[in-house]
Amino acid sequence: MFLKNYTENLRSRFTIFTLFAIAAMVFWCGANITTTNAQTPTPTPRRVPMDFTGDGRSDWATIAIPSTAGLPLRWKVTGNPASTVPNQAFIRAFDYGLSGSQTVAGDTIVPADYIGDRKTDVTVWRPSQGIFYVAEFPIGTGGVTLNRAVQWGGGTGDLARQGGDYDGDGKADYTIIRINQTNGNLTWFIKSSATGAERTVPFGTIGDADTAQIFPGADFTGDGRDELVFVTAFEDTGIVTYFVGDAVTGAGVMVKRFGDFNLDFSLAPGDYTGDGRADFVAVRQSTSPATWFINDSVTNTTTARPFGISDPGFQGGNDTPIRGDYDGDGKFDIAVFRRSSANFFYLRSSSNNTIVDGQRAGDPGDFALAGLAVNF
Ligand SMILES: [Ca+2]
Ligand SMILES: [Ca+2]
Ligand SMILES: [Ca+2]
Ligand SMILES: [Ca+2]
Repeated sequence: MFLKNYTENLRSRFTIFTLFAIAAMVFWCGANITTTNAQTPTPTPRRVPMDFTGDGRSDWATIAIPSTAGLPLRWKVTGNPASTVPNQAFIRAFDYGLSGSQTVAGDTIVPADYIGDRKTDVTVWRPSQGIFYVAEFPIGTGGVTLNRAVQWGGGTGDLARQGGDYDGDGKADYTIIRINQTNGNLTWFIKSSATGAERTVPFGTIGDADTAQIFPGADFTGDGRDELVFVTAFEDTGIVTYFVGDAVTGAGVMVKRFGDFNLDFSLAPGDYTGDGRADFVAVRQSTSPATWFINDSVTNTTTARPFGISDPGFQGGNDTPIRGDYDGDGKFDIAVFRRSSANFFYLRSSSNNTIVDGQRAGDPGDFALAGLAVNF
């Protein structure tokens, strides 16, 4: 997430964000469009990234992104755990959304559970229209079906990001971030899934940082509501700073320096310790295996654990750190996707990180959805 190589040509703070929006301009088409009302909120445990099947485990999900604009994005999801019986694994592959290029804005990939059924929804945001296209994942053998199209954002400089559940109803909220072109201040536009209320929350500035990234919301306070999270970095000093803010008031909750931009792959925060509060993660790439530094945000203690083939050039060629809870124990796992062979590997947090597990899924050259530089 914050792949260093993606920032190479982005010295200007005001162009940083467009790069991360892998996108395209053509209409997505094919599915019937229906609009449904929000379901009655039910208390849910913490949502799991890329859990398309809704069993509390992150699935083995990849996406093929064409290098030219206007081509379909190919989503590939293998259910976790995959059946060990030959040819019996649960696999779905379908086209949804359109690719972009360095010069053509395309769809931003923002899968999350917007509907509230505990399953990750197949979702893209089309910048030319300012519309979130939310589709239900095809559990059955039918194709992917659009569930709702939600107008939100689309003004100049607007960015869609996988936001968070900022109101605590168990559903992801539609989130647009706008950067002030003069002073670098950020404004967050949040459409509540609970009430439909639209909030404008000023929070943070990227100032004179060399690069910045919006991370998905994460709950640092333990109240079931995600906080706003973004990070800035400076190349000369390597300083990486996380900014965490209240999603209602925009008040600062936490500022944290953690990791080194020139050495680390900075993953979006998640709860690795199981206390219901997000933790900070920096995966050092300067030696191999890579070293996972995880900082418990409550105790401010950092653990270090080697895992994965490092990628010191940040070219995405070796093991890409990814997010998710793959053994379904409620804790995020140390995990990577090896693009060259399309293999997922992770350490089971349920076994105190002593057992390596994994699954081959997708195709070589795909991106893991849980590891895309965009959004996750
Ligand atoms: Ca919500
Ligand atoms: Ca919170
Ligand atoms: Ca934690
Ligand atoms: Ca786990």
